[in-house]
Amino acid sequence: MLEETSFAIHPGAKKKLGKTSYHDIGSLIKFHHSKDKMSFVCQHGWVDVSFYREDIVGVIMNPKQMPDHKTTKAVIGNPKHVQVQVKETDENILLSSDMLQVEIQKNPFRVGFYDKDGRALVYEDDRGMGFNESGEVIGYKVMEEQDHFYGFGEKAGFLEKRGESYKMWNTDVYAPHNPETDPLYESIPYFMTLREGKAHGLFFNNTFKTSFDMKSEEDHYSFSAEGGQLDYFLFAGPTPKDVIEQYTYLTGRMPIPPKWALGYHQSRYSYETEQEVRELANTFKEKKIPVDVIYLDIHYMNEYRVFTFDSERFPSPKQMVQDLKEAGIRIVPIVDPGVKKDPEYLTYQEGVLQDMFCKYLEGDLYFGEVWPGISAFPDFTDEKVREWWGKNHKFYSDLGIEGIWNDMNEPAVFNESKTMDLSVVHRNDGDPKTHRELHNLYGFLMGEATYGGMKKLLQGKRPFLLTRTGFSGIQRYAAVWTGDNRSFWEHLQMSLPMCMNLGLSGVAFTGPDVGGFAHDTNAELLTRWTQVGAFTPYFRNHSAIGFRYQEPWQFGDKHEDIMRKFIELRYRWLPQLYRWFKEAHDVGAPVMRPLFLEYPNDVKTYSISDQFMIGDNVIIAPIMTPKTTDRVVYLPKGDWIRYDTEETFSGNNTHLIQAELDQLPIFIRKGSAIVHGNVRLSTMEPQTDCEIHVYPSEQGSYELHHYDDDGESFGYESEQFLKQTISFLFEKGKIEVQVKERLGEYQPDYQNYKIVFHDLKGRESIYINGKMQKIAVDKENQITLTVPIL
Ligand code: MIG
Repeated sequence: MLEETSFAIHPGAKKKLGKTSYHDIGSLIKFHHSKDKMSFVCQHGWVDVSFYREDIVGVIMNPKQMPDHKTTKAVIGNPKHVQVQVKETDENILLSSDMLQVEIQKNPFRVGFYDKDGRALVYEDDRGMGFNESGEVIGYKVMEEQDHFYGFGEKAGFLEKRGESYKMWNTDVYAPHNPETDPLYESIPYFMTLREGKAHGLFFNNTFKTSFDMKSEEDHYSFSAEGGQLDYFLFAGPTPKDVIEQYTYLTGRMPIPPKWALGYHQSRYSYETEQEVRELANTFKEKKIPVDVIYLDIHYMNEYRVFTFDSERFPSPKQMVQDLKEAGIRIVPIVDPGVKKDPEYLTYQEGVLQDMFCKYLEGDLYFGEVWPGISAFPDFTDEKVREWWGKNHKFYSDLGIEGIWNDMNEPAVFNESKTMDLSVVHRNDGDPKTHRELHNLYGFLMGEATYGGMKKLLQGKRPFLLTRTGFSGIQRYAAVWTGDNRSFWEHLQMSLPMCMNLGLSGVAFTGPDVGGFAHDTNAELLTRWTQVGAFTPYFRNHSAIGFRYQEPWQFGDKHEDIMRKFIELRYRWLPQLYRWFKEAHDVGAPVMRPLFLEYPNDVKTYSISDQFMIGDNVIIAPIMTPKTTDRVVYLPKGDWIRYDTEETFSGNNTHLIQAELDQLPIFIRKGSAIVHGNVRLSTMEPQTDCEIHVYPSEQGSYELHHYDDDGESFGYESEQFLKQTISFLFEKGKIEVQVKERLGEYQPDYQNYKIVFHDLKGRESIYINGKMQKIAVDKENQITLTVPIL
């Protein structure tokens, strides 16, 4: 079994850790600065401080030698030139940029971070950086009473992480996913701290097993790693969104996904035959339930050999992919890393002959048991291997496949440690390192190989990649689903904070298995979960072998009708979601947001785990307990309109909200607008309508940044997009709309915006681009005006 590391121990107690004990870095001996960094030599180690931007600073402590600046594969943001002022006194050295000050205390050596006005972000007091003889490194920071913690990637439990401790070690956890189950599949050693409305963030850039402890002490937290350097970045904020922008500047942002990846996805472990897949697709068509993707789980392969089809179960995969595509449905097959040991299997042969697999230092191949039996594992740390693996996907792209699902890529191995032998030595592009050091990068690098390979093969079309595991930066390659949850209400509840924290950690494209993977789902749970799924960035229903089938029609007409209605709603909301995907692509901000991201000064939002926002003006408050039709909803300042009933609720208030089984409480902030498209059975059907729904307030303004593109090419990187800002000014009795100049050259299928004004009571006049409109209010108290896209 993987042992807990002994390093969580309180060094203040001066306990011995085995034969080794904790060492503080000691006092500063000397320092010097070069163009891009300040270097400090201390009694027991070396520390470099370098500014990446005015608002991002990096610290590296190495107890044994001068810091290594080679960094990890997570980091892609280049350092900018920052003018740093240096001031020295007898006690301190102060390094300051325009946004951030780093105060170095000399004796003992301690680091503090302050904003430009001197407000403390975070600092060290009696303890700072340290290490022990076995190679573990640790950093302590003062934890203030008002500090709230978020992020850490994919973690169980509630939204707020103060009082918790976490490990980062990519792990295949089939069951259970309890509140304390840790670690799970992803390792994102990053978090943000929110204190009285202002936020800063910290990214621990270390791929070893790392630990974060906000639990053991009242007034300090710590982060530590089993090896390597204490290499971390501090992000200055000051808003939570700024922190995400800063973190994703460093670790990258997602490409805009193909639109079809935002549709409804249907999966099962497994749809076992071509006939079953075809019947499934037909049932969606007959029942007029929208669907964009059907998944092929491990049964499609010939004895689980990747890059093969079982010719008996799937006699004509190419025809199947083509026929389904004509029906608007894409096929996404699973691809695991394990390559079956079989001398007559081409991928294995090639892998051995061309030296592609993971090995021990002495040269023996590493073998582990997974689905195909004894298997070898590609060494994705090597460029040559990533290229080879990527190219192998020609097998799929030749069949017309555009999306891949990576599973078991922790890597999971059927043994007691659940993974690869830690003493395997990866080639790591010429800088060999053990699996112990690079374990957390394995799935990330498989993602790089797969996404990169598919991107080349698809020749200009956007690939879709789904992954179970990853490291900081995985958003550059893949969407992340949260692994093997179960069909319990508790797991529906837990999926909200898990996905919100993933979003805060740079991974905007995420969602759980809707309905629950293991265990039998039931009609009510599946229905309520589908309502939530319609609004999570990634929307896939998936279930495990041996448990109840859970397609939307498995529980009778009544539930089927409700689920159809919500899957349709997903398609109506696609343009609105797409707008926020575009923002995630631009600045990292998640699509699915905790309320505090929009209302950081409202402390009541800090711990809300059972509501979330889509973008800046929509709150979703699902029902997540059985046989329940009422729940409490907190609405922040402003007035809010319930989407399905058009009732108004006052903000800064909690309300008791009723929602029957066919209702999902959605609230739109009064004084804002959302975009809708027409319901389609698949994104392959054209979007012919573009409706802008306006919820006027008495007074105020809103800017809607409409974004669209062809949804499948990279043309958006040049001019093939439509960007248009539509601004609204609400005044007493009057609404002014400005449809600003359009940018980009993309021509959508719709030619007009239908602007729908809700709740028009007492509004005499509407102006569009300065022209007063003739209006006739309909019985719903709405009017629709058609405005061409200019
Ligand atoms: O150990 O491929 O999380 O979604 O259906 C099971 C079979 C392996 C685990 C994935 C799950 C998938 C299943 N896989």
